[in-house]
Amino acid sequence: MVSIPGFCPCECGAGARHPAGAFLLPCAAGFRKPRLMIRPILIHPDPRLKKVCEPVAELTGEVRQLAADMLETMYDAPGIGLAAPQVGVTKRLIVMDCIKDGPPEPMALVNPEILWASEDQTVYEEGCLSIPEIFNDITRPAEVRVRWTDLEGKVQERQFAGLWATCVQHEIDHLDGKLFIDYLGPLKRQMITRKMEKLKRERARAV
Ligand code: K1U
Ligand code: ZN
Repeated sequence: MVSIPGFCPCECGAGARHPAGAFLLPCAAGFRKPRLMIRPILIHPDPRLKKVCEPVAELTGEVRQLAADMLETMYDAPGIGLAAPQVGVTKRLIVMDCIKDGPPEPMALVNPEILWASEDQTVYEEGCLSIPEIFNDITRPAEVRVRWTDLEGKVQERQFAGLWATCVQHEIDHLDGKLFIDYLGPLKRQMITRKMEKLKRERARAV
């Protein structure tokens, strides 16, 4: 069982995924866990995805609940990361879990900042839950050092490599109103935007 500061260590179904201290329902192991909500994910184009997000000023129950909901939403999608603006909250909060096989390693990063980026670059075929079914090779620094505050209010620092490094940069970009398609040429970006507008019209008609 992975134990993460700020996350409940209980072994109920949701496991280590839910943060302690958001105190709604006691789980089978007697820990109190929040009622989790899968939040709708905004689809590009949406003005909320283009905003520079505000720092989180205080770690309130509302912020912890948002982090828990974002993890639940990310696992449900499924995805390996999610940023608060993708669920319509323009605050500097991201969640990630880049473990594909093996026990989950959920992370919630409040006010994350990149302190250092390697000169070494890496290419990964990125996707985005706000731009469904579109994938493109994106070049980014292969390693980054990131500072953030965890859900217990402790300042953390870690060097990320591999998929974690790609994902944390993709998520921090979201907090600055930047999407992975912004790294592409204008024609390709416009074609993808038109596809997404069509997808949104179709989804709106289907409800
Ligand atoms: O921020 C997001 O939109 C989530 C995005 C994160 C990401 C993916 C790839 C490279 C960088 C960042 C996703 O999770 S897209 C879905 C995805 O990549 C995935 C889904 C299921 C299993 C494995 C990966
Ligand atoms: Zn994304």
